[in-house]
Amino acid sequence: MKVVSRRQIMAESEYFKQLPKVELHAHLNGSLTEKTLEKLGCSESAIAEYEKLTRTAPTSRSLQECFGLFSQAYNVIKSPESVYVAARNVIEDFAKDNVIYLELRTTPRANVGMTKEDYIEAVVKAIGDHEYKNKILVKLILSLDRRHSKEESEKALELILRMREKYPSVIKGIDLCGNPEEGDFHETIFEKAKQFLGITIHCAEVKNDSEVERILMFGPNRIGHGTYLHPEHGGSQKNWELYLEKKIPLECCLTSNIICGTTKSYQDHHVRHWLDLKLPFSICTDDKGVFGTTLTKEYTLVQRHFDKIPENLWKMTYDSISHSFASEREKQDLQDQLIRWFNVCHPKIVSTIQNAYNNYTPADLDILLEEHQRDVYINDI
Ligand code: 6MZ
Repeated sequence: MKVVSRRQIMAESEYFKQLPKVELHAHLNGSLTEKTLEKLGCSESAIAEYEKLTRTAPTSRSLQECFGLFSQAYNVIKSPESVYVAARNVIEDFAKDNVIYLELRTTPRANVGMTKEDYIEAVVKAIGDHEYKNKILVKLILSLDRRHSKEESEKALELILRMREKYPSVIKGIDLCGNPEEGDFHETIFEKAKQFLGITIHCAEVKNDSEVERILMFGPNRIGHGTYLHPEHGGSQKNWELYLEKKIPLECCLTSNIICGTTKSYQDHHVRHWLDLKLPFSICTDDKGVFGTTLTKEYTLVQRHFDKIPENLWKMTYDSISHSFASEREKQDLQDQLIRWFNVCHPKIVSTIQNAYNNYTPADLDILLEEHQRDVYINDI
């Protein structure tokens, strides 16, 4: 890792803040800020618990501990109205971080007074109503929880396919998520879903070679995490060779892996192999609320720890669009937006950052840095 000053980090973050970004792996109930939880009636002690995890420097925590945190959201998101507020707030957060394309994923849940169908309707409504329409395009991925029985997942799939017929331009994908130390991957369910939806599957978040092989053989459109895929990170040589044959785009969530303790440090993160071998990947936040991150921060981390020039990450974003579940027309529009930004804004921001360097006094820069830190949590980098 190169040695850089805090000012350089700030300049890099500024570039990535302004870069139009693409988010392909964000769980709705893991993406809520404390402000949103407060708005939804979360208790002070629950928010304090949340802050403890998200505002301290990342140290390893067990997966169980991290998964326990989702209950903070579930305790307050029990009605279609609260689902709507949560989804709207999350979309706004991403838009403010200059995310121009968001695939939001969530597991439909029923509650007293709310069916799974109501839940999906509320998220679709939030996607249709948000105020940042010209800034961000949002699609929905519906998740199946791996802890659920096969029968339960089959029923959930029936509902998802029915809702997709109703909202074909919004509901674009299906995901398998949930605590990777529990439950199972059922091929037949995803075989059926494949005819209608893009498929993304959490894969190799923990070591499980036989399941990883089944997922790779099935061939989803994308996989999430891929932490234990490369042999240097505990994966089997056979599965890595299978992966190299298939080159399935990876949704890479650095801070999530560090905080959940499945990756030792940022420098050790397996994204290194994807960068070195030019394999397809996109940088994602996973659960920006639970892990106290932003997409800008995740980009800055990759830049910092893997010594990439900003142009590399611009290209990664451009390529991510082709892995998305948007329509061909939408992909073209998004890629055109990125090219325009590169031609017009990229040179300006590079020179503005350079000028800021030259013109600001060290005291000015420290004030700027403090302001920026509130947004991007540079202390954690
Ligand atoms: C696997 C995860 C996850 O669906 O209620 N989820 N599944 N690995 C991860 N890495 C840390 N992070 C979140 O969002 C929260 C749910 O998403 C899944 C878990 O099932 C969690 O309960 P939704 O919107």
